[in-house]
Amino acid sequence: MSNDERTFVMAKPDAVQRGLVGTIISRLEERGLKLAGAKFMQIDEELANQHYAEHQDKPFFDELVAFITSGPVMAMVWEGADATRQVRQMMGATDPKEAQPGTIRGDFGLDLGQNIIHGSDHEDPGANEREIDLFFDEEELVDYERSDEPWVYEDA
Ligand code: IDP
Repeated sequence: MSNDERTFVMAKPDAVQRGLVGTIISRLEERGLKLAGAKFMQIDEELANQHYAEHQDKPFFDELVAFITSGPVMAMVWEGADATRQVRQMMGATDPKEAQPGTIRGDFGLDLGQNIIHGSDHEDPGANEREIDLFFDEEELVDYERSDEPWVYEDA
């Protein structure tokens, strides 16, 4: 398995307003995942429509777009072995009320519509690359080694 799989992660507007951006970054960093890009930004309606295109026919779509454009977000790219699936596990279930304690949603959320974090779907092949391309230009992503990599990966 390669150690350089990249996945798209976003601290949603509720995470920014509640001061949880640092906590989210810390959890991913401490796991051994490597930050490859970050952008503190305001999502406009066009980008929201593109990002959530798969949900456009759902009854909650307008609410979802209104929420994700309601304030700034921290868009990020994280890298590591099995990164997409591992981040999803760390996020917990979509509805924070169903998310296990110890997960980000399970520790910090109580409402399906305000569930703190987005991570690319590991069950949708290519979703990580598509979302990274939507939010970042290639030159905004950084390739580097973290000094603890040999202590995270036996084969590093
Ligand atoms: P995910 O974020 O865990 O991948 P998705 O099913 O892709 O979950 O849904 C995208 C986002 O849409 C969720 O994170 C959640 O904020 C919102 N959402 C999903 N289902 C509902 C719903 O039934 N009502 C309101 N918001 C919803």
